[in-house]
Amino acid sequence: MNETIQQALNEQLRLELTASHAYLAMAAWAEARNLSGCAHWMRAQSEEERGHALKIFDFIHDRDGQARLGALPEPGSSFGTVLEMFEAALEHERKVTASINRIYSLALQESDYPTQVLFQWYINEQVEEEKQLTQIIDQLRLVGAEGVGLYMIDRELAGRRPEGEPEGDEEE
Ligand code: OFO
Repeated sequence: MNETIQQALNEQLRLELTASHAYLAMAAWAEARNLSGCAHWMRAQSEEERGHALKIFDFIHDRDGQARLGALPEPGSSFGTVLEMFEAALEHERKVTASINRIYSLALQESDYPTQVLFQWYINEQVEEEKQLTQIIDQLRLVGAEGVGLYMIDRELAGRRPEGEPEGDEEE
């Protein structure tokens, strides 16, 4: 595999792990405030990001490269409000989206077809991730990020299922 592509993939691997780390820190913040639905949602998101990282990890090795694991930045551990926490998550996702788009352009430039195919999956995934976060942020703005509004949204976020499972079933 082309060295430029390998470097870009390793950078994306680091970004996905950074996201996983950041969302776990957000889960901790929410957990400490007894917002168990928000904590559950962020923890599931952290797991999902680890899955995204491992997909790249495997792809690098499938193509005879080597994944490099650098240091991760310390994630934020304090957020003024739940709304600010979700806004920080959306901001992070936008950076991830920009990076994925750059790698896709690079793969086009280098005529690296396998990377193009893999990154089409990531491009679609980012649309979904930004949509989910935008919806939560809009709901928080609508019903209020405090009191009963927050209580209701926290309950709703508690219903998030692991990736691939349908959402929305009643809790037992
Ligand atoms: Fe990996 O999708 Fe978010 O960052």
